This record gives sequence, structure tokens and C-alpha cells, in this order.
Amino acid sequence: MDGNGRWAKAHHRPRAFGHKSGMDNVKTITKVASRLGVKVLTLYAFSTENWRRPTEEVNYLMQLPIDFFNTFLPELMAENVQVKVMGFLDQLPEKTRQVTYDAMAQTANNTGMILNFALNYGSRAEITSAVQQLGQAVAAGQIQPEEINEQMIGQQLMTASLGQFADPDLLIRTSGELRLSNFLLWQLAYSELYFADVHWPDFSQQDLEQAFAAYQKRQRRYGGLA
Ligand code: V07
Repeated sequence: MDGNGRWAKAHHRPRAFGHKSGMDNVKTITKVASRLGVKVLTLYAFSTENWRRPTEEVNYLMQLPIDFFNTFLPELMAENVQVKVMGFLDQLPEKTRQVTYDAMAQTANNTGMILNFALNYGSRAEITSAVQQLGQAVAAGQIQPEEINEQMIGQQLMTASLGQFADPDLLIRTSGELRLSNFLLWQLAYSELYFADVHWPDFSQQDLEQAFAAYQKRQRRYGGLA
């Protein structure tokens, strides 16, 4: 969800205003995606590298999950959306961590779209942690190194609980950035990539439908060759 700061700058407003507008658009796009039949919507909210930003900005960002659930939980329930949060949650401020656990617990029995936030997430750290887990299993004599396979690695990643939806069909990055920036490196191996020029606060239902249309065209081409 790139471009919140640039969006604010273009409107001659502080960066926090861009983040707030970005959060409001999370609500909009969550409802749109749910109604279009998306099974899992994973949103990159905060990276393990974002701690390098000024303290004031980090503090503001850490308040956003709290504001999000305070204002949006009734609608998440009405939409039957299940919330998940993946990332190194132990490093989050106490209140932020608590609200994410509360939201996961309160929506755990919802059966509709999964809204999966990547919060204090980084893919290399995720893979490193998975390798450590498997290394410990080898050291404990529970598995042989040559028994390690792709499925076992996937089981150690933070997307394991998404089951058949662990690997995204489509990645969308906004604001014209053409990089993965440490997001789901393992899981995106076969995903379709789509880059939108608009800043995240301006990313609309029409933009999402355009991305889906592009995805469907690519699938059809691959089908024709197969
Ligand atoms: C954040 C708004 C969206 C644009 C990206 C940067 C700023 C929603 C959340 C959130 C995260 C976890 C959760 C519920 C909501 C959020 C941060 C930043 C840190 F369980 N938006 N948003 N978290 N932005």
C-alpha cells in the first residue's frame, strides 16, 4: 500500500494525514474485495524496516491498528470477514499487539474473506525463522536434512494458516514502485505481479477491477499455451 506520504505531500498535508487516508481506504477496499469474492486479502501495513522512520511517524502508525478496529469491527462482523495478522508481533507496542489479538479472536468464527495484515513483517526474517525451526528439528533428531522439502518449509512460514491460499494469485503494488521490497518472497514464486500508478489512498474499486481484468487476461493466455 505505497504512496500515502506522497499523496499527503501532493495535498500539502502532513504524512500522518496520508496514513489516515490510507487506513480509510483499507476499509473501502476490504469491503470491495470481499464483495468481489476474494478469498484472502493480504495487506502490507508495516515492514520490519519501517522502524527506521522518525519516532513520531512510527508512533502514529502503531496507533492505526487500534483506530482501525475501534471504528471498523462492526462492519467486519457484518461482512463476515475474518482478520488475521502475520509478522513479528512480539516486537509491537503492548496496546497494538493486544488489539490485533482481540480482533483475531473476535472474528475467528467468521467464514467469509480473510483480511490478513502483514504487520512488522519481513520476508527474509520470516524465511530465516523457518530455517532456524527446521535446523532445530534436525539437531533434535526429529528429521533428516534430506527430508526437508518445499511443503515443510511452507509449513514454517507465517502464511501456513492460510492453507491452500498461502501463495497469492496476484500481487498489487501501488504508487509506481516496481520492487517486491521483502514481501512474501517465497510465496510469490508463481504469482502474477501488477503495478498501479496511483497512490494507495486513491486506489479505488475501479483500480481493483482493472487489476483483476489484467490478471484474467494473463491467465487466459497461459491457458492457451498449455
Ligand atoms: C496502516 C494505513 C494503510 C496504508 C499503509 C500504511 C499506513 C491498517 C492497519 C492495520 C494493521 C493491522 C491490523 C489492523 C489494521 C495499519 C499500520 C499502518 C501500521 F490488525 N492500516 N494501517 N497498520 N496504514
